[in-house]
Amino acid sequence: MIVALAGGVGGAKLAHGLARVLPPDALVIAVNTGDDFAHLGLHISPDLDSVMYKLAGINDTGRGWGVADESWAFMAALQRLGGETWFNLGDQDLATHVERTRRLGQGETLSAVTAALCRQLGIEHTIAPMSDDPVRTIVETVCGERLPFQDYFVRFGCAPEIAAITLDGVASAAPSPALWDALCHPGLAAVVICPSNPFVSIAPILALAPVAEFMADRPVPVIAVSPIIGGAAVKGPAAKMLAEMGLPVSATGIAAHYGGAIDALVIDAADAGLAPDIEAVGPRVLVAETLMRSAADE
Ligand code: FO1
Repeated sequence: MIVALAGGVGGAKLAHGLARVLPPDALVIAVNTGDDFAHLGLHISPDLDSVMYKLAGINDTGRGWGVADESWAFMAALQRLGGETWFNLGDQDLATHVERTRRLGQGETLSAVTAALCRQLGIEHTIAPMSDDPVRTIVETVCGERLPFQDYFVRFGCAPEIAAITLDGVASAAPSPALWDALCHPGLAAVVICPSNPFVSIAPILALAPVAEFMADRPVPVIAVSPIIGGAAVKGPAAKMLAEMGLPVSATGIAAHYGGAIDALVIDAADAGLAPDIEAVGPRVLVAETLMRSAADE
């Protein structure tokens, strides 16, 4: 059994690669829900949808999120009515949010909703929310604002300087049943931390108290894949966040951030020279071609 911890785009790619080489009973993909938010009366789970669409083969590869061959009639109509249009909801994507919101409103857990949607999309592997309890990543800016993650990421384009990141609700949130069962699985072989943003996509999962305890005296190796290649993030604000946290903007900074929580870090061939610095921080280093442009790469 392999447990993969994933966030958005980078996580979805490696999760897809793992799903191609591991059978459904040997992989559980636990996905960040700290990015979730209520918008236009809908419960939106961006990272769950990125992973779900990717494994269903319907994800839009250009944008990195949402559904391929999308239409935007809903957004155009919303614009005409003066509605909130800073967060783009494609017509097919909208159906996911409407159906998820309907099911949640009927008392289904986020795990049950995710399993139902994945079943409908023909996905055999287990994609599980990290928790069925609400955890919300809040970005506290140097100006003292508390921004829900999507407002920071999309509405403000990651421009505000971050003073701190807080995870509202994490102290009382339990791991989802699928995540916890997988971590307790007698055949658990390893935990893979996908190349997602460590601060906002992976941190919420590792901050769940039972997961943190598991990781502290883990019975299996934890292997992370660096989301930073050649000093830059492949996608998203991870590099900017490393800099704002005062860490080196490199795979070394990723190793410093994870510290003793990981046993090995997979870095790109471009960063092979950093291996001694990283091993000095603790984790073993594995060098590979980590940029995923194709299914074969994944
Ligand atoms: N990202 C954007 O940059 N602009 C958007 O308008 C946008 C809409 C959107 C709708 C649904 C969804 O699942 C994701 C969406 N994203 C958008 C991406 C999303 O903000 C990020 O993928 C994650 O939150 C980052 O991990």
